[in-house]
Amino acid sequence: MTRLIVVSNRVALPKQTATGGLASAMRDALRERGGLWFGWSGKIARRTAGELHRLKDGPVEYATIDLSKDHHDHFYDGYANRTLWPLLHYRPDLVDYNRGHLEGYLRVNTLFAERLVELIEPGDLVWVNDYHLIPLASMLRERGVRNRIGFFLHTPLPAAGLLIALPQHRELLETLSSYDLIGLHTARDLRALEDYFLHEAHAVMRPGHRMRADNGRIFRAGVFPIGIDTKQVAEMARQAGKQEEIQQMQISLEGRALIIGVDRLDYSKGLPERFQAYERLLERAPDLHRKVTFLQIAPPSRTTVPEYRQIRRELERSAGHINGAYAAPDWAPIRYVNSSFPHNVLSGYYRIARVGLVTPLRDGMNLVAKEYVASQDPKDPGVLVLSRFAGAAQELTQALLVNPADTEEVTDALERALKMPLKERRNRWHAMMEVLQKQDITAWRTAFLNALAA
Ligand code: GDG
Repeated sequence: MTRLIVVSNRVALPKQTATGGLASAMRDALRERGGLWFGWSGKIARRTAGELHRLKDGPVEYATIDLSKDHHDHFYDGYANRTLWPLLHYRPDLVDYNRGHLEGYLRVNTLFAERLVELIEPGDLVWVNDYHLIPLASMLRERGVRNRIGFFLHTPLPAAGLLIALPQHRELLETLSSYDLIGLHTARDLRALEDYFLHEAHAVMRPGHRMRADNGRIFRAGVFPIGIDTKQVAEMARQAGKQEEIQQMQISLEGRALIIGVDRLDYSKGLPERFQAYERLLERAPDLHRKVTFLQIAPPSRTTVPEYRQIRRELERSAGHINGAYAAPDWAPIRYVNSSFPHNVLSGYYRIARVGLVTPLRDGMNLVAKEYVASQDPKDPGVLVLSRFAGAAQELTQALLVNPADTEEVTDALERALKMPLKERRNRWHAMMEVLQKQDITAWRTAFLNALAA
């Protein structure tokens, strides 16, 4: 089997607990084939990439570089998170047009290419992850790399009409043609990519989702919906009831139905709209007062970006307002928690929640939706209320699908979920679980790597 090189902004080093399904998927792929994981060390140093940190763990090697504060600020906080992230999530109004960010982004990508080129051996498969590293393949090609290089975009890709809002969009996006394979979560994202290349970048379509770019390069794009480790999550949730945290949570609920949301604190996740829908539910259905509790777990992320600090303030206000208006001495309708929890605790919370409320305004896939479903008790499963604009909605069609901006629709779905009879809950859950078992994380990485190697 050919050796694999995984490239991503952050690297999950062996001593760190893998922070999510994605990190462990990459690790498994690397263990299976042997290979190397390359990326940023997570450390800010005086100088960028003074040295390459190398670490070996069995068949897997880790190679990371430090970045200077200035480089990191422009590359990560700047271009990746303040320019690309909002645009990719259909928020041109939040795009930061500072040109210094693009320069920093290209500088860091160049540096990645310079250091990586020394590590690539003939025949290696290279798998680059996410929007931080779009131009990396073209920079590797310029340095003579002929290996197969694949790219997976974890975010949505908006329609061409939006992508052109990005200054110098063609210079950046056309570099995608240097990859042999581009993977996206959904057919909608794939259509957007094809549309952009055909109508904005003079590419032509070739059979089998291949395209010939204006520069003559032929590349392929495909749909590879990311999954979770379904079996492991289900088992973890089954065992979770033994944990003290979960037992305490059960006791604190005093028999009330739990609605749960778990999201990075990010404006793409639709949290203010979600709080509003819950408030509307309390307003509309007094019979539910004291019978329901909404737990929103929202660990802060990207705290240096002003929009993230602003949304945090907004949610604190909104949660305070809801509790102020509806709480009783022995009942708080909303519990809003700004910290993160280990996965086994989360899966226990999912399992005791009657409703999983996952309502991003836009989301590449949304793994929380999948984890919620996989964590349910087959005999008494809860109901998933899911945004139509999450990639997961393409597969989990038996969720109650909603437009997250339409308060009444989300409120209706919440009410329906809370009152849904056991038989319907079971039927919906079985259908979704079947999908999750088939399209799990192993199927995802295998499909992508097979397509890249083919
Ligand atoms: C990007 C794309 C795409 C959350 N809170 C805690 C915690 N989590 C874990 C969840 C889940 C992961 O983080 C979040 O994944 P999502 O998919 O929901 O969202 P993003 O972070 O935005 O991920 C997304 C994904 O990439 C994969 O391609 O689906 O669309 O935006 O696994 O469980 N984990 C722990 N404590 C927490 O408090 N341990």
